[in-house]
Amino acid sequence: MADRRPISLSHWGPFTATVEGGRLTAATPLPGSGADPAMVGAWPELVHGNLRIPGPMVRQSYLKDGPKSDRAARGLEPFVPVSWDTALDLAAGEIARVRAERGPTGVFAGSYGWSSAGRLHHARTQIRRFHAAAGGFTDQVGNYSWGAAQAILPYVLGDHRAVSADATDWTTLPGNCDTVVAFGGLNPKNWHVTSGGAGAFHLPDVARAARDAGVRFVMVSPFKGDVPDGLDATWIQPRPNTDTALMLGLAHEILRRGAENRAFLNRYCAGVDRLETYIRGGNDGRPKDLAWAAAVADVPVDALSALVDRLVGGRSFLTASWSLQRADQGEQAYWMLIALAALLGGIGRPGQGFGFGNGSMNGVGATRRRGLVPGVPVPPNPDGLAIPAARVTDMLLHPGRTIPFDGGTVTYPDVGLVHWAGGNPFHHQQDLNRLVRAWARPETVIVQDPWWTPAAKRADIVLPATTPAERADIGGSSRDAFLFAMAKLVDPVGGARHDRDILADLAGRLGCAEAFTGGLDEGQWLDHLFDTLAEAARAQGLTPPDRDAFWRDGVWAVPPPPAPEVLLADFRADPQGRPLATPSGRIVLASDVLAAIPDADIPAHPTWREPAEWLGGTGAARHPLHLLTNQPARRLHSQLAQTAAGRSEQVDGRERIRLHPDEAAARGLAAGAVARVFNDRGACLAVVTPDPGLRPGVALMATGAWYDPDTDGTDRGGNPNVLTRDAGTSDLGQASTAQTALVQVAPLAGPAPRVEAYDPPPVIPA
Ligand SMILES: Nc1nc2c(c(=O)[nH]1)N[C@H]1C(S)=C(S)[C@@H](COP(=O)(O)OP(=O)(O)OC[C@H]3O[C@@H](n4cnc5c(=O)[nH]c(N)nc54)[C@H](O)[C@@H]3O)O[C@H]1N2
Ligand SMILES: Nc1nc2c(c(=O)[nH]1)N[C@H]1C(S)=C(S)[C@@H](COP(=O)(O)OP(=O)(O)OC[C@H]3O[C@@H](n4cnc5c(=O)[nH]c(N)nc54)[C@H](O)[C@@H]3O)O[C@H]1N2
Ligand SMILES: [Mo]
Repeated sequence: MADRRPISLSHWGPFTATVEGGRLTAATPLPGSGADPAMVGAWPELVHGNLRIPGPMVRQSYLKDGPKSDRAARGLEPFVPVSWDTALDLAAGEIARVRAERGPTGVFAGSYGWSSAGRLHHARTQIRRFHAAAGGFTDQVGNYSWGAAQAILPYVLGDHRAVSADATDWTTLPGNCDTVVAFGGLNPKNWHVTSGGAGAFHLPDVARAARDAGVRFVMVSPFKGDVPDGLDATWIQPRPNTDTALMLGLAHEILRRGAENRAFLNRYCAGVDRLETYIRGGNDGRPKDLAWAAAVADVPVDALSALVDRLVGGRSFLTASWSLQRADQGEQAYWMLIALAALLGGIGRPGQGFGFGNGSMNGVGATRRRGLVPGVPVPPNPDGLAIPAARVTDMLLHPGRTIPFDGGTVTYPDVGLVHWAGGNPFHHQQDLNRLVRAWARPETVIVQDPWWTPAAKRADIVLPATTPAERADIGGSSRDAFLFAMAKLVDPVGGARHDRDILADLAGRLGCAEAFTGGLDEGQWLDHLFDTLAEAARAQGLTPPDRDAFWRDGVWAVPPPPAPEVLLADFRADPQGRPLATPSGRIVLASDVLAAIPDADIPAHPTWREPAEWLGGTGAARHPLHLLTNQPARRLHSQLAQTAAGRSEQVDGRERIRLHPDEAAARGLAAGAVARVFNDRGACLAVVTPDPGLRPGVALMATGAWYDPDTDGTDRGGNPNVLTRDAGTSDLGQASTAQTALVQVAPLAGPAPRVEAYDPPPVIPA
């Protein structure tokens, strides 16, 4: 093992480590990876910083009173250090008690969250495996990233692979495409991240190569930051959440000009007539023409008409960022994008058609092999159930309530215990004041995390986990062309233990150790994962490195596939032989299946519905700014916020709010002033950053600031999720609507309080 190369991997890239005296002292991007030096450079601070949880801890009154303790005191009380045995006995005892009293669904362990890179030690996989082995639990299905797309795409394309797995390779654009239209833009900050980590952050290069080959870019976004420099892109700035209307207008104009690809529609699509009737205004007397669309989106009609000129006059690739569907009725924007691409007829051809998330994450549209990244399986959960991921607060507040979801229903369980590893609900969940109320419901909350995050601070039992730097692992992403042998760089810091070992000891106490570990120790699992990937590689005719060479080199650059991928190319080539898994075998533009779902309000074809909150609605009178909350540039969600890299986006540990300079001036807000951002759901403080690149009427805050309420519940650090709306996208998807929120901004009266979220909590001796 001594000759292992000192490299490791994060979702924000691979790094080479310097270790001195048993400490990680420097981390630099693996040469050629293009990883962000500031982000990977944060690893020493992450590993050795003062926010590491030093050992197992129990909330003071929980240690005394157990599940009968004051649950509303979570996050307000000191912690007491305990031994690992005490902590694990307490946790295992509670899991067993709740399971016995309420059945498996009384234990919530969906544990949504990105965790860290590395396939063996992926915390969310391990915790779900553990609770499945222990007899079942309440899980989460779908995700916050593209939950609405995951719900709608099976009805349209037969499965959700177009958002979860498949994508047209960027390298097919040059020579095959004249115009890229990117709804939500292609913000380069997002390309610093890949789920699972990436060996090459190369999308800026491929986009530029397309530009150099003559591809023109049109970006549709309220924020100029989503329009990368150097692409000479045209910028259209709609009101947020109006993309469906805008696309309907483009479709109407294509039909009005008779420029639709009728042959494609006839051969490959179903339900065309019904969608066409709607677009032409047949159902509601309102043609969705360019003037209508321009009025809804509040953009110049000429800009839309010029875009149609480009679309009908050449070959196009249409893509929508994932943010578009993280909004009320978010399913509709994705369905309409497919319909628009169908009218143009390029679907299934290289460099044409549509894609989802090309600007959302590095790796979407990257050249890579499939099926090589090994993983630890999560067994089936037949005695448990799964709720839509973003409905977690709802679930805790309303046990027994039934909601429509994905064509059926889900009934919320009566949860007595919450067990989280690898996620931060006080980061990801909308309407945090509502989550705070819900969080006081379960009798016991157990959190495993390396750091004193807001979720860890709000637990009863805190179990400190190691970071990837403290353990060996195998890493890689299904959207990337590299596999990594991640070296253990330093010994576990303080009292931290690997999630897997924590769970194995809990499993031992619950009598399911064998089912959880599979009878394999860490080394045997790593060998198993390597053997699995090597076998998969050989099955594709590749020659993988031998195991020792893999661990010695630290990285295997997987040869590219024989041909670049093109979304739906097989279907286009042979629609009868390779039909879609829809009732007609075709792309569904109006759905009888959706129309027939009982007791649910779901449009049967792509439809514009006014979002619950938007600039064209009545709510804008009181809260006249549409708040968009985008992904942070130098953090991964709430990860890295405690480091210099994460703080570089902030001022004195407080998040910025971007506003058009006129909006700032109209409110008497100078650059750098601390403002109060508020609506009926909550309030936070943020640092005013006038930005002419923002559409007037729009406010923009990055996510990721650690939740930091003062005694009145005003968040001091600028966590925008105190303002966002906790309601599902629709009866179909029930996904996050984070991008649908109106707010007002005003100067803060009096001095700005200090941000306390990055202080460890008080710890008192046992
Ligand atoms: N307003 C608004 N909210 C949003 C979004 C938005 O656009 N707007 N986006 C949403 C989206 S798309 C997402 S994906 C979510 C992201 O939400 P999360 O995935 O919950 O966010 P992270 O900050 O990545 O949380 C990961 C947690 O895992 C912990 N962790 C890291 N490594 C390990 C480990 O090895 N072991 C253990 N036990 N823990 C570990 C980290 O410390 C951190 O607490 O946020 C969502 N929330
Ligand atoms: N650096 C960095 N990169 C990341 C992440 C991170 O935390 N940090 N997180 C990763 C994850 S988990 C995910 S899911 C992806 C998310 O990928 P996205 O969802 O694509 O990313 P966002 O930054 O939320 O949104 C991109 C842009 O969409 C625009 N937008 C928002 N609403 C609308 C709208 O209604 N219409 C239009 N036209 N535009 C709109 C906003 O201006 C925003 O800047 O990012 C990934 N990449
Ligand atoms: Mo995400």
